[in-house]
Amino acid sequence: MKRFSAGRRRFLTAGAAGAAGLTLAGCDVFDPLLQPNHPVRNAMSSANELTYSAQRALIGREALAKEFSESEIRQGMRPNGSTDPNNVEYMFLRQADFVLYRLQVDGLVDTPTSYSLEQLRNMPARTQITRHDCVEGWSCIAKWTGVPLAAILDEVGVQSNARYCVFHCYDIYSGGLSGGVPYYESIDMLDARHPQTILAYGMNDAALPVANGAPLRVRVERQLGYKMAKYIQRIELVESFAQIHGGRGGYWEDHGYDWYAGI
Ligand SMILES: Nc1nc2c(c(=O)[nH]1)N[C@H]1C(S)=C(S)[C@@H](COP(=O)(O)O)O[C@H]1N2
Ligand SMILES: [Mo]
Repeated sequence: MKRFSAGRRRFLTAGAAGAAGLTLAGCDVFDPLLQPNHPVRNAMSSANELTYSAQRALIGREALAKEFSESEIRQGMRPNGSTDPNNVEYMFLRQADFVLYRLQVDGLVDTPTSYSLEQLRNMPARTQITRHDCVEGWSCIAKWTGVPLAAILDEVGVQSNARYCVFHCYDIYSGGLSGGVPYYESIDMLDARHPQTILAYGMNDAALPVANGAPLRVRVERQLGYKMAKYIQRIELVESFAQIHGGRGGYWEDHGYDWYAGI
């Protein structure tokens, strides 16, 4: 009630008076709901004040994203953003089917470690059918298979001051005068350890295609598509991302998108 703005108050009053006016022109003073401290009116206005983010906090970020059945996969996974990185190192790894690929995990960890694709495939896997929502306004339901990021974090041992996982990607966006800017993203430890956060190497029962981020991309199912870094080269555990690239925690964040893209 404290932040109830004059603008909204006028709007509510006008609306209620308008409705009352249909039958009782000029009688709005008799409508108890219009009295400033009427309990029903107070309850209604505080419900209006519940913002999207407050609701999200109530639901809890640990909640699982909805999972779908096989029959609900009605389309291929539409590739978006980078779909064919032309970084030399990436092209080299790709032509040899990513046999030489190593995922590097470092930063604030006890044991910096690198993983081959085969090692990742031999770890306990999770498969989930989820809906991907892009900020551009389209969605696709697809099936993802990969290693829970939590399992990797437990293996390398995350130090207590680590607050974010930063995903460094192979694809480079053109950055004007400053040259190329690599795609990167970051999530906090709550999302990193969420049971549906996986490093996916499989999609719709096949190896992850290059267009969708081969050899490895992250799924962060409670957030929008741009958080789900494709072509992951390295995961860096950090206390702050202020010193990384534009300092906002991601390629699109450096261009003005929200760091937290919860859905
Ligand atoms: N490395 C990298 N990751 C990325 C992007 C990108 O351009 N490069 N685009 C993001 C956006 S905006 C979306 S919607 C999804 C697209 O994933 P898809 O190609 O599997 O549909 O990847 C995200 N991750
Ligand atoms: Mo997107």
